[in-house]
Amino acid sequence: MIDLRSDTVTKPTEAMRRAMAAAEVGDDVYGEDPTVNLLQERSAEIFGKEAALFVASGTMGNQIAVKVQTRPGDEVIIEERCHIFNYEVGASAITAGVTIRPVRSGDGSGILTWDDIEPAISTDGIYDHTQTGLLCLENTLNLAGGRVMSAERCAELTENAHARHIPVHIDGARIFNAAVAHSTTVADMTKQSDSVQFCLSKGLGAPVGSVLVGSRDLIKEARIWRKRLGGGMRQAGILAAAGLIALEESPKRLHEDHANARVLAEGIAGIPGIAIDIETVETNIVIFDIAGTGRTAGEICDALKEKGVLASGFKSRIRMVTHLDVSRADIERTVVALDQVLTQSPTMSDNRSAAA
Ligand code: TLP
Repeated sequence: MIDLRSDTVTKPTEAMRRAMAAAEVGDDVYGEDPTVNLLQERSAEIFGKEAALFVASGTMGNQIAVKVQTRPGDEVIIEERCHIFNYEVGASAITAGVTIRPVRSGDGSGILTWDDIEPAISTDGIYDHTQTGLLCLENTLNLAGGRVMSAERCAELTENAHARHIPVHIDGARIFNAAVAHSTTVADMTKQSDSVQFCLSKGLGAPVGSVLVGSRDLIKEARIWRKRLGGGMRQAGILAAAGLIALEESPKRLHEDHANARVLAEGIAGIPGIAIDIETVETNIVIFDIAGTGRTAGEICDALKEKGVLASGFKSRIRMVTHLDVSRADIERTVVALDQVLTQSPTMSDNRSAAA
């Protein structure tokens, strides 16, 4: 099976498995796991922040960040396609007691400007307005096809938010992909932000875990919330050992995933009924519209599965994500499989004979 459903599906590499087996461990709830501590120190250093906390998942990292930077009743401003709003099963309403104020990027790209955000802010203290407590940015933006917000834009939005006394959290589940695509560092991509969550278990290929980075005070509070949420993981060094390899080694190869995504996008762009703007494929995510095929995303994904390719269907769109367990040959096979599925479609051939 060529599994393009997500970059979360990667299996640990041999080096990760060896490091896990040999990991020095201790009780991380006591702060005594040397491997977790090392992962946290390296993460803080790489991001240029004071401190870091190893957490079970991206969702946990995001939700703790929302919790520790807001008060119940606050509003969180976020682009409407973001994960925190759409895919974290309403956690912010429960854990932090906040409401989400989704905003749309004016040009539809998902990359917000200050003009998109500014009208949604409420900090005037009038009693019937909800106070804006936090701005969340997602980079890369998953549902916008892995689009990258530049370091400059990110810094500009952060500075403007700070001028209004609003902290900024970055959901950087794929921030290393963003940095590689823009030939810069993750520290540059996230400078001045108050907190960043990044995933070890996506493009970086570790089996489990994310890291939340921020100020010493923020991480101290985050540690309490991690325990409250059941995320105190004891001998978690077994997992952190794989995370350390992911952190140090995997960013070096992300350009391969980006190149594969581009080849995939170019390959499928010519298939009848598929709509895709190749220029928007900047990282490892390829999202294309299949409305023109006359078939549903579910039908196409089922047919692809029979040909050995797994993809995710969202309404009239299909997402394919490249990662370290997908080779260039797999990408070429995928293009052929999709072409066969769609050109063998009775609806497509009907459409074509009608057009002829
Ligand atoms: N994304 C998953 C699904 O939940 C959609 C995927 O397959 O892409 N932020 C972003 C931007 C994400 O894409 C994800 C996971 C998360 C946070 C949550 O990470 P986990 O799954 O570790 O909780």
